[in-house]
Amino acid sequence: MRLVHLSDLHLGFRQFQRQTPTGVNQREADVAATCARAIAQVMAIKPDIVLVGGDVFHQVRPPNSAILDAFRMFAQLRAALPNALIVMIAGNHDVPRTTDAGCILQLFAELDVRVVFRGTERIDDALRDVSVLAVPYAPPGLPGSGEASAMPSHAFHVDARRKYNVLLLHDEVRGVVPTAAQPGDRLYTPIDPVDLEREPWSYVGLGHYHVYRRIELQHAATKRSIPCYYSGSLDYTSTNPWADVREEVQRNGASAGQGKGFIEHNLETGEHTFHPVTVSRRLLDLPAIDASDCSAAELDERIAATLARAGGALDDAIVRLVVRDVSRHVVRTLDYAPLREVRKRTMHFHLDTRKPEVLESGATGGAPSRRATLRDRLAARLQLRPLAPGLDRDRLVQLGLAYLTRAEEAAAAALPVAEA
Ligand SMILES: [Mn+2]
Repeated sequence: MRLVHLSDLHLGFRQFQRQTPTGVNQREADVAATCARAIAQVMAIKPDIVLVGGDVFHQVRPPNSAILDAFRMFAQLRAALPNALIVMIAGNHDVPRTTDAGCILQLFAELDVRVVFRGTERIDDALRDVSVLAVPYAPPGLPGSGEASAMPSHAFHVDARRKYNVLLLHDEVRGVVPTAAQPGDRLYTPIDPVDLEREPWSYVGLGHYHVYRRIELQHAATKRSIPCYYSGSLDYTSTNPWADVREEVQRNGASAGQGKGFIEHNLETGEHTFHPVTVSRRLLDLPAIDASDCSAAELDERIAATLARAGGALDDAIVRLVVRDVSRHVVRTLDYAPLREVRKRTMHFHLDTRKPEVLESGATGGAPSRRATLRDRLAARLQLRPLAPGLDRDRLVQLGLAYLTRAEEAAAAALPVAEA
């Protein structure tokens, strides 16, 4: 009994100004082409069950182009897998926000896709001896929402009559996204992993988080491991795709910009495969430049050298170049003519200049004119801070710097991608 789990297609995602010859936003076309490749891969695998974890569309009212793309893809999938159980839930992007609005995902019911967009539903399949508990995203304020006050605990139950029990849900599991990267005005509480460990799930498929990720779960009573995964999005459709890239490289060992895909999982044997999908557009995060003590002319040279090394890889790619520790004055006096040329070659070029992180260093006895970085200052403070006896100061400094790195990464991950 093999299932395929994919999620976060975000059809209708639009970004940047470029259009295809037929007038479709180029990124929308990129994302649709990536999804079509993924669907073709799924058809070749011939799974018994297909789980679609939400955010099929990027918005509640997607453009006609995206609806057509999606319908064609799922029609092909259904034609190739006439007997498969296909379950689709709504995510935060495509769930209707009011109780009376219909949901575009209902369209796929015409293809015998089991669509769940409001409230938890159990899909029972006696033929395969499988029960799928489908939990779409619940917008705060609507009945059945996951808001803490409305629903104190997420009570998910298996159907003990069935051999296989699958939980499919679109939400955030606590501890996955760094807290500092989340918006402050969150209205709902993430799912506590403990709530997923109460029942002996055969598989827990998650949508919402855009990077492929295993969540370590253990059935509380038997201590047996529960396979629980975010499949990640099919293309780079996050507000800040560079955070996806970094997670995929650091956590999953993917090559930069090649970390997207979907999951194949065998419920009988536990055999598990992540199938990478080639995205339509190259993302290129150039090696960052440290511009402290750099004049504008020197920085011009370093930028030119970095771009020259990248060469043809720049063409039609989405490119970012981070320049750290650069003063506003230097940014203002850079030579922008060569950068305009780069902008023409690339699909998008973002020169991400970042100001020095801190103020003048305190009286640390060093050269008074040099600006201390936040790291230096933190380390210096922790070196001087009175400590309770028995505490290891080196370890304290190390920990402090590690937390600072985490906070900086989280803050960077929360930055929107915008034109420089
Ligand atoms: Mn999403």
